[in-house]
Amino acid sequence: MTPSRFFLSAAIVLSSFAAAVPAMAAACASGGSLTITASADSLSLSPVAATKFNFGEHVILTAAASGFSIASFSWTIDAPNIKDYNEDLGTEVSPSPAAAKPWTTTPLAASDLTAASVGFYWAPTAAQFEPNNGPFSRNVSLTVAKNGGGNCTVTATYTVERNETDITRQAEDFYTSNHRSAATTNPGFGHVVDEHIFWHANIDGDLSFPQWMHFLAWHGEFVRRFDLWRTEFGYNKVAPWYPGRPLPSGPQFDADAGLRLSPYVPDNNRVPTYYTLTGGTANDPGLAGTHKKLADYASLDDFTNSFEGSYHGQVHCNIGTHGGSFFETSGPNFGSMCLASSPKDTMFWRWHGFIDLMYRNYCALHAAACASPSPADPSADPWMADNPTDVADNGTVPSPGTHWISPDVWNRRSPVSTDPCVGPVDSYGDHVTSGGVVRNCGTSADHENPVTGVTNYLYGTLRNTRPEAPRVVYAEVGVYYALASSGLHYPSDFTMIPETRQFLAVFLEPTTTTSIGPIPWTPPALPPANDHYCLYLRVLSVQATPPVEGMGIDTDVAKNNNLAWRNIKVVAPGDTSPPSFFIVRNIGKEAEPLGLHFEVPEQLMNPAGTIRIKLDAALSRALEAGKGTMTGLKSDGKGNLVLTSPKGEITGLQLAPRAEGHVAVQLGPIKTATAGDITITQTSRAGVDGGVTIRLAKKR
Ligand SMILES: [Cu+2]
Repeated sequence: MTPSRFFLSAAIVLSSFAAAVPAMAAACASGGSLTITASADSLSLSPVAATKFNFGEHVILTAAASGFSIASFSWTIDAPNIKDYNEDLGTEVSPSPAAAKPWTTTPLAASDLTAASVGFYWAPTAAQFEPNNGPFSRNVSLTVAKNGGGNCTVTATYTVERNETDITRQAEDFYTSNHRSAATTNPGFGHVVDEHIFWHANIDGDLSFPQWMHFLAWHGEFVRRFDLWRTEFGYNKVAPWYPGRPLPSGPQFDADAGLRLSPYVPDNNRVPTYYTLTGGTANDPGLAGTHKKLADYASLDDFTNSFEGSYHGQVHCNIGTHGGSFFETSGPNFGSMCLASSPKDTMFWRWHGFIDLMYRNYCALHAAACASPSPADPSADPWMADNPTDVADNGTVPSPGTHWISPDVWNRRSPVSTDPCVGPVDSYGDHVTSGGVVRNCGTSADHENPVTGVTNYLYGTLRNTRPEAPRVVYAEVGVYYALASSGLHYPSDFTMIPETRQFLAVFLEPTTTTSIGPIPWTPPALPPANDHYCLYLRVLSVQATPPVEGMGIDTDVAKNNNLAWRNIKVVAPGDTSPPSFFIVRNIGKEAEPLGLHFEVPEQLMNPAGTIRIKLDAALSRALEAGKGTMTGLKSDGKGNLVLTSPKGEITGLQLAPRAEGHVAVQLGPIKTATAGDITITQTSRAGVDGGVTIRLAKKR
């Protein structure tokens, strides 16, 4: 809404109020008349007559008599209501309190209901919480005793609501405008803004104040205090917003356009990897030493010193207009996200909600370094599936079956342009959970073999369906790639993709499965005798036990439902070229004979000789060294092995630790109707090391 349109519509609303006659008058049987005038002063310096109020708006009822004088008043006001509340943290109190002052509410007292004027806030009944926003009727009755004898009664009905259409009547408007100091001439400059400006002007950076007043702790208290107010008045708590996502829009989120920069570019506001659980390769440039992930910050002050003036301020000032004094308490930039009056903007609370998640992450990693942490969230279990059986088993570990066919990550050569996703929307009402891009997800059946040297797009599925499933407030999915191999170790065989962004999900609600992405990535050129990359995913959340890794990823993936692996190459039936390659590698600590097991759909055995396997020189030597045997395979006399059975096996590939060789799989002419998976499994003494799947499917 532009400022001029805002002022125009405000003028229309005011004139319509004037016509609505907020004063309720009744003629008294014994002569004269009694009037109740209702008004509100939450958003205005002097009370403005009204008949419709917002939850959290200060209501003032005033009695007046005509034709007689009043001896005593007796008000009856529909419950629930409160006389007042305390949102003050005590930031401006000297000496500073040892902890934030508590949130309290005050009921209307009997004496309040016998005065000529009564001020209060209407609160919701249990049935009047979001999303049930009203308007709801509330009755008021006033009985007065007349001087000289006799009574007179007048009743009135008002409505109360959570306004959802007017950006000048957002919850934040009321919360930040209430409790103005007496001298204030700006009706929007309530106590909450004053306390925030005071903190920035007097407390920020001075670590001699108590711990709870330092940057992260204080802002955590500040955001939770608003949540208590919201709960009192029936609003949902603030849902954190990740700045790598679009700025949400709508009457709940919008600000006066004159206070916002445009356009907001999510990709410019992704969380730097060094503030994440997963971390990345970039080192925090703001601090000496090595800081590549959140756990690397030895003290909370280190993290704050880096974070507050960089990413924190950057997001504030990429949303709000620049101009005016940082501490100004009125003027055209008052309420900009870039100034200390930023709590006026709805996004202040959502951005600081996300910051509080980072604070909680930090404190979970470094409890000893966190003297005044935000309350931790209950344990949860975000997970990704290994295969269809794992989906059906709801992520029970160890997962059975093949572990390199995760349906929960897939590659596209261009972003999905339609949105076939069903299921829950997030707290912003969007099909958005992460990555800064509207969820636009397709399914794993849409997987396309990555193309090297150009931008590809990864999508994924993150699940919060386990029985121990409270809300997952924050989870990351680190994505890694490796040359397609049947034996792999994390992290030595992998490269992280991408380096500057991860899948990131906030507020993953219980029982939901949500799609994430896309992550753009550019697969590098492949070395000779390799033809695809496999993908490895690690889900991290401080609410969940971190994965236990190092046994080889087939075992790791089976035993951890927060790890997933996808080593699938899609080949169109009938496509006879080029061959598929993968690496066989000894991931054990000692030299040992490895086995390769081939399992192909029955229909691929006709005609015979359809599937040829070629071992490279290293594996041919390994076969000789281990006195290997073959079942269901025979030599074709041209250096290839031909599969003669739907189940073939090579054993005794003797390899030293970390030694490797390449296998090429060449498909002969296959009927175009044939589809299915060719599954190749590498085994060692320890059991299954891993494998690769060549999926015959319509090529994408
Ligand atoms: Cu801030």
